[in-house]
Amino acid sequence: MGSYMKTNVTDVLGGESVLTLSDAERADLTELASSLAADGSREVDDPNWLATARELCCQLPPRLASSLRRFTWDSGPEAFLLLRGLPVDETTLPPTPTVAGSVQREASVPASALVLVAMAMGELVAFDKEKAGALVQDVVPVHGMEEFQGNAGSVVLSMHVENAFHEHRPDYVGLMCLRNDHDRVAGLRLSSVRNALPLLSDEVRSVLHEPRYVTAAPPSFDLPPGADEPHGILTGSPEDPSIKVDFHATVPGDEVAAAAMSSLRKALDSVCRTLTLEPGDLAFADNRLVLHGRTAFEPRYDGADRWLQRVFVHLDFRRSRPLRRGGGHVITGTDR
Ligand SMILES: O=C(O)CCC(=O)C(=O)O
Ligand SMILES: [Fe+2]
Repeated sequence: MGSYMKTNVTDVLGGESVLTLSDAERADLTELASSLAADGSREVDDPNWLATARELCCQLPPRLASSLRRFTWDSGPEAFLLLRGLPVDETTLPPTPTVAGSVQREASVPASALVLVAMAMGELVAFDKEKAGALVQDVVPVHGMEEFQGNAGSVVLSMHVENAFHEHRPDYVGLMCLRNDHDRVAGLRLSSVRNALPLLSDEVRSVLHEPRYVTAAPPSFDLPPGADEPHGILTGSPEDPSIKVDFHATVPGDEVAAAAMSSLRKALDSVCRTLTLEPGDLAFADNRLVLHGRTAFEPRYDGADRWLQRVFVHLDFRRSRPLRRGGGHVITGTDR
């Protein structure tokens, strides 16, 4: 391991929480990821490979490790962490996948780096009904799905908490950029409830805490009709609530609830940050506190389109055990 600058684990630049790896840190992470990529079956979803990842993640560069530890303690007002300079070499990348449901099963160096960082935060999880339960998933535009409100689309993707309907939705969503879009216009959008809250009246806040909303699951989850329990959009501590809303899927139950939701939407819009991810950038969204979405872009389906890889992290792995068969990482179905 090389030597590292002391302190300042998270530079707050223009209100964004950013950590840019130094050349020495990047070299160390590349070495670690390369040895993980070459381990055992070289398959991301193999429990033995994951066990090696769990060991090796304890050797991350110290400044990165402390930044992650601080983020899992408290993700701050922005509720995201942008890590820059992960080992992604565009010149050796395969073409961007073009099909729906594409996933990264093979332990490439970038995917190994992504898993090492995620494992330092908690445990990886995936849903059997999404991307075949793969732990590292491709986020790529798919021909014919341009208008789709999901990661295969390329129109504006509305702001959401990931898997808002699901009791075991991820605590953190990690999105690593392998390739930017041709025109460099696709932006990951992030809106923190902590920044939005002071813009709301006490009345609106209290309505948002009441169970006056329902959030439907995507059709792929195959839930029986009427399975959606009313819930509050804000939950927990009134002074520092968590948020559960998907502006494409959450429906207010009455007019007062609708007005409060629209005030919330305006407040979240006004505090929204847009990150143009470059290859080697990895953004972690604290899915309890920040919504994410995406600006529109124009795919060409020529193998050089925008390509992100995504992971979900749980802090309390045990909590989802009833839905994880055999103690694995894949969540089957829902509690409903
Ligand atoms: O394309 C993006 O930047 C985000 C897509 C998204 O919401 C996701 O993959 O969960
Ligand atoms: Fe998402």
